[in-house]
Amino acid sequence: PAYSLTYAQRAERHSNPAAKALLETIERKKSNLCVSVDVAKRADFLRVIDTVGPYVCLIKTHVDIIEDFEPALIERLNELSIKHDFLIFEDRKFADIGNTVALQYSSGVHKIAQWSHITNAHPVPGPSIIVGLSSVGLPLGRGLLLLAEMSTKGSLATGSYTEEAVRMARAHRDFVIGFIAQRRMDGVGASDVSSDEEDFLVLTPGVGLDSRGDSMGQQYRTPDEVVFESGCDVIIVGRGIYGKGNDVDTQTVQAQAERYRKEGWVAYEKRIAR
Ligand code: 5BU
Repeated sequence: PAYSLTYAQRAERHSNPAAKALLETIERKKSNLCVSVDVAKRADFLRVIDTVGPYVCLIKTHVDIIEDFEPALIERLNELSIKHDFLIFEDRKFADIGNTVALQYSSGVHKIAQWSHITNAHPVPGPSIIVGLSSVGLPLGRGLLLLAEMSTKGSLATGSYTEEAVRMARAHRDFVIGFIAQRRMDGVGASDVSSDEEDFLVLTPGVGLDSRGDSMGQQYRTPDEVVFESGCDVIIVGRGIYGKGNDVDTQTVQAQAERYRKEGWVAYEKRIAR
């Protein structure tokens, strides 16, 4: 099964350009760390990214958080992505009808499809959300993750909802490259496809080494629990690395990023050696 292959071996099995590039970047940088940069000021956003850039395969954004957004910010982000060799994932969590999400993805102030290699969607509207997003993203070589599970206490994305999300992904394997989930989805929602053939990427938020959660329902697990025990592919870390994100102390953020990169990589090496 995919979880015992190396990232490099898996890169060869993927034809979606975003999935392939992500796996190749992980292997090249020996990093399965994605940093989620949830800060409100343009300057803090760029400073955190420039600091953690060398240690990550992927930068996750919530571009709608940035209060002084301007289109030139995307140019800066693209420059950093080339300078530090990482991909970009706008965590937009689309959740509307196909026609609306196609417009939200391509248009508006942010024009997400123009710059974000990967984005994600809630499966709640059914398969039409994938049809809508892929009409914009597939010609641009983008990839989509479906939210099969969430990290929060009391999440409703469980059981048959999660299974249906996996079935939706299987029916659109050209554009859906994987899931946001807390564990591997192999064998979830029984199918004819053997889990040898199927290789969805699993990106996992809710990762922290020094805390088990926050006061608003977030729950943290360690990189070892996520990558070794649960077989996930990428750890997504936000506040564990940059705290509140303002008055960023570059050396501390850098040290935290390297700490999480190393923990994630050791857990992966342990997994493929098993
Ligand atoms: P944190 O600072 O590491 O708690 O940030 C986690 C990020 O991951 C944040 O941007 C959330 O929007 C995102 N997230 C999450 O925490 N849990 C989920 O289930 C999903 C996304 Br989906």
